[in-house]
Amino acid sequence: MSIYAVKPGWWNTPVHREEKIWIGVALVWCIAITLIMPVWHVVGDQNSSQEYYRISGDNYAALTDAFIEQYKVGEVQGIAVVAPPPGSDIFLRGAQWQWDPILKLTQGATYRLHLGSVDMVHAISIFPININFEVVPGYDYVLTITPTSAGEFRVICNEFCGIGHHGMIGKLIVDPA
Ligand SMILES: [Cu+2]
Repeated sequence: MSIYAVKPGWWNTPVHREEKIWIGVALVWCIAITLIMPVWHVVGDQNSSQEYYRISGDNYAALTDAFIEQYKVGEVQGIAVVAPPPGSDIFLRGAQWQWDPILKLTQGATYRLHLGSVDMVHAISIFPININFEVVPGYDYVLTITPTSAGEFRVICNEFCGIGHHGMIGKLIVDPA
């Protein structure tokens, strides 16, 4: 008998059959949820429209300003409220640290929503519904949207963008059809 004889313990007992089954289940589940991601990218009904353009922050700001000027109907705490007609191109701008303008949309109408950032990476979350989209500066992302429920929604930034990030909360209004 060797002087290095190993004492029995949890580290050298064979893996129990039930534990092997659990490891197998966990492995299969890992593979399944990894595969779901690319599959969902094709069959999911909330995917982005894959339409985007390169644009400078200044040019995106100019487009947003022109849009606001065209359809402005009011102002809340210094932020323009804009009521564009159904079917139109609408613009939402992320900047440190606000989303503007406040969009006033109509339930059931379809819009081409442009999303852009004029300074750094932001990400948009429409609360309380589960919609998230990353907005990288230098791009104009176009999402075709049709609001299905009426009400007031919070527009939250979910990508840390500096000291005022937590206060970067905008508003989206959907009027009933
Ligand atoms: Cu942020």
